[in-house]
Amino acid sequence: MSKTRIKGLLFDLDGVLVSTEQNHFHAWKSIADKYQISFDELDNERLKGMSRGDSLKIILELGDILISEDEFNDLLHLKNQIYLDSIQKLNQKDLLPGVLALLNKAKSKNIPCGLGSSSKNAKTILNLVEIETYFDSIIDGNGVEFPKPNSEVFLNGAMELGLTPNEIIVFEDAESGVKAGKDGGFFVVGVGNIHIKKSVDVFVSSLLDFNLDEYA
Ligand code: B16
Ligand code: MG
Repeated sequence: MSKTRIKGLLFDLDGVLVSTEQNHFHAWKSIADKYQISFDELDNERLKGMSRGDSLKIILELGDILISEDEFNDLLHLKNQIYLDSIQKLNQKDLLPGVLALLNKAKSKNIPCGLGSSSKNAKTILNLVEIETYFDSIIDGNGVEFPKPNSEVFLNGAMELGLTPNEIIVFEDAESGVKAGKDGGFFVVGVGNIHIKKSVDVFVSSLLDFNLDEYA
């Protein structure tokens, strides 16, 4: 991919723009504890970027637990309540380093930005951290049939921006999202999570280290 051809940016949410992964972890941990399933931060690594339902399936598999569909849906609801309670005080100060500067830089260069998140709470979070207006497209967990690692979330975003994948940089922090981006034909910049360093096109410790002028 030529570095001069970038015409759009697609951002993952959790782990790239804002970090609520610990909130997800603690909410899942309380569900796991309910069933005496051993669940630690390393197990949680597998859930990053995965949909709520797929995450619960993985946790129940860890404990070899079978439950009814109703109980499964009740647990999804309970986990989300615990998670939402824990992010009530989220605000713009919780944006990860370099986020606002990059969004403003993109705006000044007329480079459209989109969100590609697995979270069904994405709009709530964007509102809390006050960056919703920066996005020309928002595709979240409510808008896809096949969640990450499927590429649908980013392909839909590309379509809404009116661009092709090879004209777009995807910013991701999770293995599932990197696969979604790479399989979709996007240039993927890995952010923060050292575990994905080998799978991405470029890796940065934080968005502070990403210079849009080198690409667009
Ligand atoms: P929700 P992302 C993902 O967001 C999180 O990384 C993942 O941990 C979470 O399970 C998923 O959203 C679903 O979130 O329960 O809020 O719908 O990284 O794709 O922005
Ligand atoms: Mg993420």
